[in-house]
Amino acid sequence: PYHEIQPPPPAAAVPSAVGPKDKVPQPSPAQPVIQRPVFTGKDRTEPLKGFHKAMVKTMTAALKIPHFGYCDEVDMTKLVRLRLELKELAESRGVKLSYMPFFIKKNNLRWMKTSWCGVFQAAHNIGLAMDTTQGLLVPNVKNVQVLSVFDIAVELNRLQALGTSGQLGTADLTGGTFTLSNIGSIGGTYAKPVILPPEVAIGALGKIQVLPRFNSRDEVVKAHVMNVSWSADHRLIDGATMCRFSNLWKSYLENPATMVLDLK
Ligand code: CAO
Repeated sequence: PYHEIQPPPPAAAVPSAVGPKDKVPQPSPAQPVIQRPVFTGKDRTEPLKGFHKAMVKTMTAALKIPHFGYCDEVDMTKLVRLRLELKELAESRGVKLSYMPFFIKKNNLRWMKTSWCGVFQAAHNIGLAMDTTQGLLVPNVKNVQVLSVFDIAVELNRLQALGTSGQLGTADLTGGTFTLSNIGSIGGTYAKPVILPPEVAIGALGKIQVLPRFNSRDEVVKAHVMNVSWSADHRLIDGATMCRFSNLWKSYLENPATMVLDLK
């Protein structure tokens, strides 16, 4: 036991000369004697290595970027239904279909291929933040502009398998043009994502929640709601540009049937 309670000291004798109105000295309350536990652990210094060391370097460079933050809410109700329908079909082809392929597909605007060092890349290589056994890694899906949602799902399955087994290599980890971070697959509603230089923007997705919302007839309905938090490099992208992009991306996700129109 850590605490040893001592018995109270015997009551002091009341002096006979003390009258009934005089104050009688009271015994002080018993003080517990605490025996402090002995902790023998020692501090340890470990050098930063590998991907963690790289993260320090990249995130320190990211601090130089003037980040502009922008958030919005996406009604995912139709997409939740659509994915449920397509999930089984994808599974029958041996592929897990999550929401990520839909999020990734609609990130192919021209400015997203720029980098703050002035390079305009030809391809849309969309990176995804991945919580792996080696820590946070950001592999990217190359050329999403020519891939279908199913193709992206296949590629994501491959990257996730490599991430899980700690085998992601340089080819998959370099050349990204824009990043999405689905932190909502773990939890949380909003985030403040940090741009991965030399990219110029990043988006973080919160968890999809079932919440009451009003429909167009003013009725309260059950909606699947997800928040998206964008960060953009304000040296290159202004707020209005970010907002217009977010509106477009959101409209595709809220009306997934429209994705079919310009399917590639
Ligand atoms: N809200 C609610 N459910 C979600 C969700 C979200 N935002 N995102 C994914 N889910 C669901 C999936 O649909 C899937 O459900 P089913 O089992 O019904 O299919 C389940 O959660 C598991 O999905 P997953 O995580 O295996 O796959 P994913 O493609 O959605 O995500 C990946 C892949 C790599 C993004 C994710 O595993 C991951 O690592 N997330 C963490 C990212 C991170 O660390 N960001 C922080 C970066 S800054 O430090």
